[in-house]
Amino acid sequence: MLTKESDLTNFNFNLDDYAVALVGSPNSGKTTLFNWLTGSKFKTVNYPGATVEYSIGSSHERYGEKIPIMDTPGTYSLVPKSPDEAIAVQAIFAHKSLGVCPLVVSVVDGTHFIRHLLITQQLIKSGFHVVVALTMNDLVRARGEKIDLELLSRIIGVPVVEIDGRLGGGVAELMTCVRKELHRIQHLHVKALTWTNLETERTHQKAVEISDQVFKKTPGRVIRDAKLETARLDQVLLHPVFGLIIFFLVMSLLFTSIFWLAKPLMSFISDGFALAGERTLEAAPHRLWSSFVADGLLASVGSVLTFVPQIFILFVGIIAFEDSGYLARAATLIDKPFSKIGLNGRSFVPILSAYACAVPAMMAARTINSKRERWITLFIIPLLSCSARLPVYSLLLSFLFQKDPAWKAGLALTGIYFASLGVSVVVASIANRFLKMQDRSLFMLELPIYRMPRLRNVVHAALSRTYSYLRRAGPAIFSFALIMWLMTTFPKYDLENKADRLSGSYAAYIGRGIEPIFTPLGGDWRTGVSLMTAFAAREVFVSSLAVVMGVTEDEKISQQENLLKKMAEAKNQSGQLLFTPSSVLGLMLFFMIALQCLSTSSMAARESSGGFKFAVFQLIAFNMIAYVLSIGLVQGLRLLGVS
Ligand SMILES: Nc1nc2c(ncn2[C@@H]2O[C@H](COP(=O)(O)OP(=O)(O)OP(=O)(O)O)[C@@H](O)[C@H]2O)c(=O)[nH]1
Ligand SMILES: [Mg+2]
Repeated sequence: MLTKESDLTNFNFNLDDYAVALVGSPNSGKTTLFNWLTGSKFKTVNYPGATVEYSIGSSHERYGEKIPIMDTPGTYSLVPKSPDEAIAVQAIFAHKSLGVCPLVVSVVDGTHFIRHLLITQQLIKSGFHVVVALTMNDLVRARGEKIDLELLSRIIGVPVVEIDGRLGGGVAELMTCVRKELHRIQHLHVKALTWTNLETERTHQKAVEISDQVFKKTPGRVIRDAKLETARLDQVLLHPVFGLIIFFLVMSLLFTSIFWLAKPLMSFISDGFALAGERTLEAAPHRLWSSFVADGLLASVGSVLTFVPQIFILFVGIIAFEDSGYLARAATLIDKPFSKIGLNGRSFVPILSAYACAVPAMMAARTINSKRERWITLFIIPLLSCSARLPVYSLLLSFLFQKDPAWKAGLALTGIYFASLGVSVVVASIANRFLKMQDRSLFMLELPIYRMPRLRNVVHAALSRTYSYLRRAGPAIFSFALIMWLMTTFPKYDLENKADRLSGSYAAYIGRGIEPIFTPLGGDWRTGVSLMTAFAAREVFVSSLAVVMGVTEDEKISQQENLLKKMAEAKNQSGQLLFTPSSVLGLMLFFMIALQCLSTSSMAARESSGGFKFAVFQLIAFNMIAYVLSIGLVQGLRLLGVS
């Protein structure tokens, strides 16, 4: 039964003040359509729950007079079950500045026609003016079927337009149709209705009947049935044993390849910076400016830029994972073990994206409908090894495995990635014990069909994520290049000998003050200062180390080799080696757990219902634990005789 809950508005349509919303089930192709319509490049991903925030853009001028368009997170019905679905529903019923949405484009995936038609029917019944955009028609056709658009439009009483999400076909027709409908609107009477189970069941039944009528077999042979192929692949990939083994292999391959694939390009960049530094010093020896450019700027920027190829490969891997549809399978596989620690498969999606960056990962946690599970997920996200940690791990691993082939360091990196997952699992299960909230959710994820990731898309998306990575880390690296150079050069800038200049510098002075904090970690003032600067951005650890170690010298080796050499030679005041297996492992453990990222903390405050308290607790707890555990590790290893 339909019951009237609230009469939201008796609408007087004002053309200046509205947006046409794209609404539909998750993964139906809304953002793809939005990108075509507006010329934007928002992230589209082959799993349900890619978009968790609405975005507004203007239709491209090639489609005539501009119209504001709004992309929304996917929702299966107008009764929201998770925060991201609530955002979609709120956006069309009562947007904070636009009010109610006069016209909704209901995006329906032709391959999930019945399920996706539910919300279309709900939208029509609620009083919205609706235009249906039918996507994934290429897949429907490939399996030897077609949808009778005219008949469908007649049955549901609203216009239907076919869209080709891959090539942009039908988008112009859709805009013509939208414009026509907008001009026809005279009044709007939208009601938020309560949908009972019975009503939903009836609507579903109706969708089944409609589907029977509008789907027609096309003559000719079936090219491929994507659903059938998917089902076949899933027999292996979702197998409780083989599935998990394959999952671990795929992840290991990704993490290992980060090392060996990136190697040639990394050497190229590192050589380039070494050469630039050398030439600068040759061109103007003993000048302050050339010292700043070579020892400060080029050393800092070069030491971090060297790792960009690795970061790019990590992004390519994650994007290919998302685009192929495998991500949703991994979530399903992991659901069972996760349920033991108070999480479910939905948490896997934010967790995997946390390997790139914790900030979007925290936003992705909105798709988790249980507050308790969302809370635990937000809590553990900063523990996963984000891309900002990659330069640090990579440098330290290169140090440990200097004489070994690249795959060994790659394998160790894989170990770190799995270990960070392990740590977060432990923390999640502890949080699960202490959390008293009784709020469990069922894991339901509509598995998308497998799609071949398109190389162009993958490369483009990976480049744009790498670019934003650099934009985020860039300012911190630049400012610390200047700060660290000033601090390591002054006041004794006129001394010839670099080592004397450094040991009499402000950095050494401050560093020695804080040194006692870092000696139990096996460090000295240089590691201490670098660690402190890492709180600006984790990568700054590497660039600061490059500056305090003085990597720019006229030697014929790459900048990174030079840094590794300097690290191997560095001694503390009592003459012991500074970087030993135990102290390097201690540093890695510290970086694995410590929360050194302000954007993550502010995101945690925003996304958790606990707000400020949650974020501060997380910040203090993780840093304290990181510090105590790394001291334990270093001292423990030394007791066991590891240097
Ligand atoms: N074959 C085919 N794939 C499409 C089409 N339209 C979109 N896709 C793919 O479908 C997947 C989902 O597309 P999105 O645009 O991210 O879907 P969405 O509706 O925004 O998803 P959520 O934000 O999760 O609700 C992506 O991998 C797209 O490349 C189409 O017409 N045909
Ligand atoms: Mg989307």
